[in-house]
Amino acid sequence: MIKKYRYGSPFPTEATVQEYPVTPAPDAYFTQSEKDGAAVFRYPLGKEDAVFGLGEQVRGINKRGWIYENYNADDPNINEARVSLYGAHNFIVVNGRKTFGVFFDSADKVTFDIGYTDPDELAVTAKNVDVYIIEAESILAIVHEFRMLIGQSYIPPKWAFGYGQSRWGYKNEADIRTVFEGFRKNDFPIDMIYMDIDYMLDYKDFTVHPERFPDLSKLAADLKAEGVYLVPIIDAAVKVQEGYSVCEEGLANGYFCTDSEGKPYVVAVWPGESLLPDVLNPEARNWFGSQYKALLDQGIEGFWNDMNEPAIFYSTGRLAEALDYIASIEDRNLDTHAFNKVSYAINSLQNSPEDYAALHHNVDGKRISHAEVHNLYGYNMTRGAAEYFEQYCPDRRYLLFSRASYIGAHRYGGIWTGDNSSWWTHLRHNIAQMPGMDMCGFLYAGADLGGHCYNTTEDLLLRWLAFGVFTPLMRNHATNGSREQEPYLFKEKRAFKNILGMRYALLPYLYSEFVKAALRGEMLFKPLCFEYPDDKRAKTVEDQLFVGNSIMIAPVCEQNAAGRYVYLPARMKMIRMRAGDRYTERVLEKGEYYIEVALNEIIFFVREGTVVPLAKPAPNVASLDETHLTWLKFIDAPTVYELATDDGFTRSGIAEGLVEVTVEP
Ligand code: MIG
Repeated sequence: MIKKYRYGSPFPTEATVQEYPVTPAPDAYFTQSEKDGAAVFRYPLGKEDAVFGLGEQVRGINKRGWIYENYNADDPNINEARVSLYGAHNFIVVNGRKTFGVFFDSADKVTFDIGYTDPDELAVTAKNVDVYIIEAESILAIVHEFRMLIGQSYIPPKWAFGYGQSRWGYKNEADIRTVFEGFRKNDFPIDMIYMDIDYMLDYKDFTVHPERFPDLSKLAADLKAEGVYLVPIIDAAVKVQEGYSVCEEGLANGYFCTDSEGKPYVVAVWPGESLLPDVLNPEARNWFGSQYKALLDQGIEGFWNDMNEPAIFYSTGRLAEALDYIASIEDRNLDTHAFNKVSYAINSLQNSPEDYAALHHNVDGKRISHAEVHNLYGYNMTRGAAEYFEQYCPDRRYLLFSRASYIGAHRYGGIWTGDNSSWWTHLRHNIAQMPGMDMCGFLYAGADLGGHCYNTTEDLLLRWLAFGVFTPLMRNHATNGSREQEPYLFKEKRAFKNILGMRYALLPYLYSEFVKAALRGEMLFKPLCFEYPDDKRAKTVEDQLFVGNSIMIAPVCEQNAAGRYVYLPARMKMIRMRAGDRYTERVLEKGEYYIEVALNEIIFFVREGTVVPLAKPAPNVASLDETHLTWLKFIDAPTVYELATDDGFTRSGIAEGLVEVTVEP
């Protein structure tokens, strides 16, 4: 059962697809007060209460014990001290004395103080908000109700379930071809190569650098013939430049964000002085989406949308003020205090709340300050692209994922978790993020495998890929200047080949489970206690997950570990896989085990009564042979498995493509 309560006058986020009448009181769960023009919703936490959700946020699966401010933030310095990351995913489930879900639907900041100020209290602060309280008989049933409320998750083309190689630093066609050759020579599978900002001319959206990529169409076609798709990045901001059609058209039509008087608001990002498309204005959103045509026409079928919190390095207005200030003290002998003011003047320019407040959108002829609708920006940038793809080729699926997001964006694309680091703790964080994102509808999701910032190591990359085998978006990406982390650059080539191959062997399972979860509003990654709610031990497990309905995983995420402790909440069959077609099995009873896991293998656990389809590893998704599947089984009677057999690229036929296969013991 869902009840909706309203405080203030929320801006329509279009996060939900079902209408509910507004009820007069927040219901039995919360006591409500007001503070500084915002509502505070308080709920007393019992000792045994856990709080799940909040999408990609920092910290563990159980969010209790920290404060989270959902206000989309561009900051590559991800760590436990942070309170905001790139997405605002305002859905939680409280589980314990009472179990219920609650969604705070607000375009503005929502703060979740989950036992931070008072260890025994949940306090949520929001300004203009619709609060949906969801009751059902279990956590999974609550999540299901919520997912029906927010609508069906995006389903990418099947090739997007292959492996993707990326790096900020591929500068030209030769670099891209070198990566492809690296995979081909080593017999490593691959489906995608990503293009970061250097493919553009002067960082101008929808342009291609004429010397670096003299014939993108040919490159895209050559690679596609080998089963590999090129996936370029699109940044939110548009360079200010005379003669650049995107800038000129946008200006002529009033499609960019303005100041409070309606004059274009100039910010600087990679292209230098730029303008932000007003994606909250439907006309401007469609127009920006239609610009993707320039690349679609060259054979591109996938994109990643970046810098759409939106990221602002500085605005020209505030930079001028800072420079004036510095000029005014030029001749002074600066003491430390005065010097700190100088550095603050510069350092506070980036992503500043002042700019967000001064930027305006034009929604139905009304000017709205960006600060109040900040969390909707990346969502609507992605929506504009997705809606255009549907016009461009109505029945075709395109790959699309975004850095910034809000619930609702899950209907239009996936997300990646932004600029993590090559740290073991971030591999662990990646595990914790997956179920949170699933709860909020973001099924097509993943992190930069191997880590984005700083230098990876061979063992970290292997362990991270071993986990990435299970994440729908399986992409290795790293920042400019960090150690190169293409798998073929490392010593244990055979180990990389086997780990990547296992992804393809498991692809029929992963794709089938994904499609079912998307169509039915279910989770793909489930914490143990979601499946075993009465198991106290399961509730404390933060580094094991169910993936779909047949498999439990327990990734190794410690340096130099020979293995790890694994908790089995029930009898399961352990699979130790050394290659996609080489594995051993062993049945284990419920309990705690230390399990050794070598760097070149993965382990997972098949639940009793279930089966897992297995293909032979293949060089790419297109050449997977799914007509000769074998099965991992832990059954003693014929068991039905629903296998996704759609063509992998059209939208129609996905549901019809699910066929029941009976597997004999
Ligand atoms: O200011 O395009 O998160 O994946 O490599 C940095 C360069 C901009 C941030 C993205 C990252 C990407 C990088 N971008």
